[in-house]
Amino acid sequence: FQPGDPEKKGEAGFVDKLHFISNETGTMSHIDSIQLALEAGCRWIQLRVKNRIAEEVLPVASKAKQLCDSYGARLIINDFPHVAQAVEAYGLHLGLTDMPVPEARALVGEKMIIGGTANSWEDITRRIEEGADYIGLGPFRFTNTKQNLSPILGIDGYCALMRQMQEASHSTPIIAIGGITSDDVNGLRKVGLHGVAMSGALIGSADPQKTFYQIQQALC
Ligand code: TZP
Ligand code: MG
Repeated sequence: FQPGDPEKKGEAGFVDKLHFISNETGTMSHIDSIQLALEAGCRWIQLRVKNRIAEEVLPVASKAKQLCDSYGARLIINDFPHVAQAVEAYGLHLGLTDMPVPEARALVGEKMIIGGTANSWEDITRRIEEGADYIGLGPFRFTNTKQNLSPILGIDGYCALMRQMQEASHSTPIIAIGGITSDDVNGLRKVGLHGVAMSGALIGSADPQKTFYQIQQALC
């Protein structure tokens, strides 16, 4: 089955292994970045708009939904549950300072996928208890894409946390995030991560299609 098949919630492979995180630069809008990622081949897109209110995010989310639909891609909205609902997004991603998962779940219902950010074992266990469908764990290394970065985990940090996941017999998919390039993917998969989220490595690539292909190969 394809990642994101609503019938398969909770099953291995339900959450895609490559998540694209939108961003805006001096020359590129969120929608431009999403278009680039879709053309490169990404089918799991997170719209992550910072420092805007819901009324400003809504039209961007609506456009992103149309675009994702036209490529058969899944759209996840960062932080705005009402926007996620209004545009019938596939999912909602909650950062460490956003609304708790249970509160969001009450708003968006059981069907919508909810992901949550984690930086520590404490965050991971809370996310699992709260019923997050996947966890975005990071940052892997320094990145300019996110302000107010949590402490950097590095491969050793992931290795230790993934061992704890195994010891606790937790199976929630964990996605690595933060400064990840295609060269990192093999190592991250080896320590047990389900997949990776990236922004800059695709947006800044001279050949996004080639970069996507390399990442896909490493994720197999
Ligand atoms: N959370 C931790 S790092 C990060 C987010 C949203 C940014 C990921 O973008 P990049 O460009 O792949 O570092
Ligand atoms: Mg947030």
